[in-house]
Amino acid sequence: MDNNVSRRRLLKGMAYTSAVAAANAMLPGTAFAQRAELMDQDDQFQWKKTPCRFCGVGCGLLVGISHGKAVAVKGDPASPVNKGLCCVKGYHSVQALYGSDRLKKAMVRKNGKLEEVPIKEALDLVALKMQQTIKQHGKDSVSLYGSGQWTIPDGYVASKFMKAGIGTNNLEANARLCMASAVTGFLTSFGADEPMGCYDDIDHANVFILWGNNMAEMHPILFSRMLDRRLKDPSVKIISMETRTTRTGEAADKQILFLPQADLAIANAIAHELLKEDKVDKSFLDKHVSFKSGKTKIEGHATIGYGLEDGYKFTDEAKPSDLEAYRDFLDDYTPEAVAKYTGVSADDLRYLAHLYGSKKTKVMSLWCMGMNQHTRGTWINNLVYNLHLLTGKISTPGNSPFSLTGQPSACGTVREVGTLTHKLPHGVVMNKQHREHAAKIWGVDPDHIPSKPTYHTVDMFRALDSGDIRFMWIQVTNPMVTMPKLKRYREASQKEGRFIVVSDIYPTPTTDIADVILPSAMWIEREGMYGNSERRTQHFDQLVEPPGEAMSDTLQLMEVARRMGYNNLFPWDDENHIEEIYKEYCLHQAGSKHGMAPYEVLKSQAGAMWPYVNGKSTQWRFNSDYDPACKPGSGFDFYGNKDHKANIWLRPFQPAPEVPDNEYPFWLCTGRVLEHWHSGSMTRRIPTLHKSVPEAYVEMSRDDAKRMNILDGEEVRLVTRRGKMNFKVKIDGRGRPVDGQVFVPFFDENYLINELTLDSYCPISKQPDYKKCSVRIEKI
Ligand SMILES: Nc1nc2c(c(=O)[nH]1)N[C@H]1C(S)=C(S)[C@@H](COP(=O)(O)OP(=O)(O)OC[C@H]3O[C@@H](n4cnc5c(=O)[nH]c(N)nc54)[C@H](O)[C@@H]3O)O[C@H]1N2
Ligand SMILES: Nc1nc2c(c(=O)[nH]1)N[C@H]1C(S)=C(S)[C@@H](COP(=O)(O)OP(=O)(O)OC[C@H]3O[C@@H](n4cnc5c(=O)[nH]c(N)nc54)[C@H](O)[C@@H]3O)O[C@H]1N2
Ligand code: SF4
Ligand SMILES: [Mo]
Repeated sequence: MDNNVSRRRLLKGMAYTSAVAAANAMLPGTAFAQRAELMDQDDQFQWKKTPCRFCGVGCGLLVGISHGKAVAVKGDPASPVNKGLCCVKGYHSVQALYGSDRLKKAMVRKNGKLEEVPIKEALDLVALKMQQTIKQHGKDSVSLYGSGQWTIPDGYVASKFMKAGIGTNNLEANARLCMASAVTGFLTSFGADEPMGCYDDIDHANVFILWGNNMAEMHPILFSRMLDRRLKDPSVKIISMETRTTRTGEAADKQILFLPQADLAIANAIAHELLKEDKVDKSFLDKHVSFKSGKTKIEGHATIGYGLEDGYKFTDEAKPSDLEAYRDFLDDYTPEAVAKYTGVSADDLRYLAHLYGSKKTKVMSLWCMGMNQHTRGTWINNLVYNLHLLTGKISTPGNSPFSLTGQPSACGTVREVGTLTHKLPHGVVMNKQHREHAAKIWGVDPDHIPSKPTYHTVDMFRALDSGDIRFMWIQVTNPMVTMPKLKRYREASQKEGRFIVVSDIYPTPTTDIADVILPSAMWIEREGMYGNSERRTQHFDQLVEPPGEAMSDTLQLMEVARRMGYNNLFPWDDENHIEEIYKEYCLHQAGSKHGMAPYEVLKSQAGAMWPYVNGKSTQWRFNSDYDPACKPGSGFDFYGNKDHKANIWLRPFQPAPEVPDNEYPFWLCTGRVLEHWHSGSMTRRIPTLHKSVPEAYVEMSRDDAKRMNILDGEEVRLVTRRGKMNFKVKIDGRGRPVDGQVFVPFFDENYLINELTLDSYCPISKQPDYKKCSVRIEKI
């Protein structure tokens, strides 16, 4: 039986095994209470702190260790993030260490078959292959594709290896699929990719406006904090804008359903009303805002600039603008005009404007993938910032445009350490001073770091297809489940003359295509740090031993780099290398504006927020009352931009690149569920979580199903321009799409929904849109 089939069978079987085994292996909630006594008798039992392995909320956990095993989990009461709470994934997280098919040995493909080899041998081969490929095809023919689930030291070593060692910018991470539009949104509006608010905003805001994110399932602990805030003050309002009914919408005071992609027009309609009703903060605008315009009119379903054609280069030049031009621009966005194509009534648009504009409200806007996975992801980020800038509701407690991150270290590792083609640990490769700064710390010639970015994620896989890239090392990400338009990229990886290395903890569809598999030490099997959505860096010690020959991703990278002759770049001994790496990384960020918390501080407490200056975390940026980098007494200082002002952007509505038509009449949206983590490789090996959602499905509206004579549970075929696949229909489940739309979660490798999705991306951020394409539903 090949690996593939046996893995699928294992995962299927696990859904039906008893959850009792799970309850015994770890101790959430009541089970914990029953076992507390036993723990008292266990003189080896110890609680140790760590951030949660899963989402970007970054809850502090206490993991119970006994006889070398992680056996219990509870929320850390000392963590300001979750204050002792934890969600179902957090409670079950340690079980992800103990799946029966953990990778314990390295494997190398010989004559088409993967065979176990000692890890040293596999690392030798990886180094040799990289060297040979570089020799034959040049430095830009090898690449490293990492993750927002990399620890900070993993990311730092990756960057140093690729940019300072080999001298290529072929370094990307899956956060390109996740946070890239948030990054370019920050860069274009504020001149710096640096979030301004923090979770304590939740305790101060009295209006929460969600722009298409399902917090009840994806950021559950922050969602609980928001509900708790409303319990304490019943005048608090939660408004959930969404394209389908979710648990979040159900718990909100008001749900506003809108059509996919319509958020651009909705934001402009709100701005229109704020100006028309004179609800703007004139003095804030005068002192702290510049107006900018790029393209202001786009007709029809333009595909140019969507990245539909390979190699297309898009520029979106900024021109100075002003309030009057902005007012004129917004003429097209009256609530009545916008109501016609967004599905949102003019009254609701006015209500939203009232909430943003009222003197009495402190508004927190929250968003995640609905806005970032968008072919105009950068624009919609800009447009929501516009609303906070117009009203001056920004960078003060409770007035907060808040871009939520998804992965545990999307912010910490990918954005701060800069594991993207254009980035450096501080700054960008295009900037000479930034290159010099990095080169000095790295001890290399600044010219050794190439000044041009190479490939963003989708392009990197396209380059694998074209042959410009010949070698790819994939760590802590499962692209053969999670890339859009998957078939094209799987076929690319299998072409003659390509060499793929995959570091993972379990067999996955990505290890299936590997030439070398390296078994990794996961989370608390090694030391590391993550950085969460509120700029909080959190440290964890190694608490248990990794299985077999599994080795941390940091060490794997260093071992290969050393074999390639870059010993001088990685001088640290294995004993305390994480501390040394973190200390070197801090040199890049040092200064009055940045500054990371010292290693010792991170070891001793449940995290600290950067900029960490003079022994203090900074909670609110760009506000001189809180942020030491602001000019004292300035009130607000948006120092990321040269003029120290934030930008309001004139950005038009533009339709999605693929919209339903006669042939493909439905919208297809994809996303997540509470119990599963992305490709499911970890959560599907946790029996309780697997059992609760054992299989992917397609959610349909009751009316559509009735009209098409489809029953709940019946199998249908979904067909897009890229592929087809059968799913069982779910009607009135946890999520309920509106008529004309369907939703499929992507956690189940037996139903690779990404065979059907579209790989169009935002031309500025290069982040693909997994949230919309058109699909046909066939009865079978
Ligand atoms: N349980 C769990 N939690 C997770 C994760 C997980 O895998 N499992 N992953 C983490 C990660 S990495 C991420 S990125 C986050 C994702 O967190 P979310 O973004 O909250 O979740 P998704 O399910 O990806 O997105 C679903 C939402 O997209 C919205 N949407 C669809 N089309 C549009 C549109 O055109 N515009 C707008 N504005 N909204 C639209 C819908 O309203 C829907 O609620 O979750 C994080 N948390
Ligand atoms: N259709 C659709 N696709 C999507 C999205 C969507 O909304 N819809 N969302 C996109 C987004 S926002 C994201 S963030 C991506 C996520 O996409 P991926 O990162 O590809 O998904 P994960 O399942 O998180 O993959 C992490 C892998 O790392 C492994 N792993 C766990 N711990 C370790 C470790 O310590 N070391 C190593 N080496 N491996 C480890 C896991 O077993 C798993 O295989 O998916 C993207 N794809
Ligand atoms: S909310 Fe996120 S960080 Fe917190 S316990 Fe759940 S998965 Fe972990
Ligand atoms: Mo993500």
